[in-house]
Amino acid sequence: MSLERIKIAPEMYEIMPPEYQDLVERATFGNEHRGWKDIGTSKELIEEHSLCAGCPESMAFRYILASLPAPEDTVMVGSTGCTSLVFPHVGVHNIHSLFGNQNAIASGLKRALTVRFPGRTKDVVVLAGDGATVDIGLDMTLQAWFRQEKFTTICFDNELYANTGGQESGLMQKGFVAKMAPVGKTFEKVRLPEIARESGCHYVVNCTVSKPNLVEKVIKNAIYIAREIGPTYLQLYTPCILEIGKNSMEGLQEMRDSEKPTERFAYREYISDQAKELLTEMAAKEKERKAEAKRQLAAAKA
Ligand SMILES: Cc1ncc(C[n+]2csc(CCOP(=O)(O)OP(=O)(O)O)c2C)c(N)n1
Ligand code: SF4
Ligand SMILES: [Mg+2]
Repeated sequence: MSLERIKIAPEMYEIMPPEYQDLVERATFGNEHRGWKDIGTSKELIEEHSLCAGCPESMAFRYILASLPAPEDTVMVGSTGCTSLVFPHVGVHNIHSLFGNQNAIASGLKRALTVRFPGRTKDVVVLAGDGATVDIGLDMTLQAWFRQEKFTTICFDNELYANTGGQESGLMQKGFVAKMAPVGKTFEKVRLPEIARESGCHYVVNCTVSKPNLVEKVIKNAIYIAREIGPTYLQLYTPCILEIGKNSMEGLQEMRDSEKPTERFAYREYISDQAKELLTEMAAKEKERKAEAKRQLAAAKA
């Protein structure tokens, strides 16, 4: 969906659906400084969703879509689960993969896009649940990291299989009882962020989605680092409010409670040395860009 391709030919304008006209006129395609603050003022890349009302996954989706550095040149890869219900409503190219296969599909896709569009940046972003990422898809997840595939993997960690009614997942916390896991988890949550680091990821973050500015920062970092260096991994806590019996405001509180320093979603970040260098370079360029903009503004006023 390059910027040129989404434009409507003047002869066709009137017959295009208003939602599409809106997308072309008011979305943030082509704006490299887009971010979560555009939510509510620009056409969002998510029209609606079919998740439970107030599900934190829906909020996380909005922040992520608003934070993609180049949505017109991004392909997202989803997997079966609650998240897959949202992709049909999203204004970004996306592929639905067989449950668990998402990182294998993304590997092939990224390589194919690199060959098909030489000299042009195409971002690939996987977005899948914990069951898809860690349990059934673990082999594909790890192998993509071992091969140093240049794309970002995002796991919506709701600590169970939500879409199929609440089965136990490797990321479920110890002692948790779910509708379809009545005995309670008998061992600790698998430490996937640590495994990601040991498996070659260059940027790994474990956090909740309670703060949009933080989500924006980690999404952008993860995508920029994946473009230039290698695999990146984000594990975002999106509690299943249906399973834990909470409403949307209580879901937000659940995230805040879980991000306290001693809790399992306390902010944790790993950045490889190579990735640190890249982020430092980018920060210096951004500083220079802002200084130049200020200089130009001052000159225009003078
Ligand atoms: C190959 C395959 N195996 C199993 C399933 C059944 N299935 C559908 S969704 C799901 C669980 C999804 O859990 P998760 O990845 O954590 O996503 P969530 O629904 O929690 O967001 C399972 C086991 C399937 N659709 N396809
Ligand atoms: S079942 Fe849970 S994770 Fe799925 S949409 Fe509902 S609240 Fe969200
Ligand atoms: Mg899940």
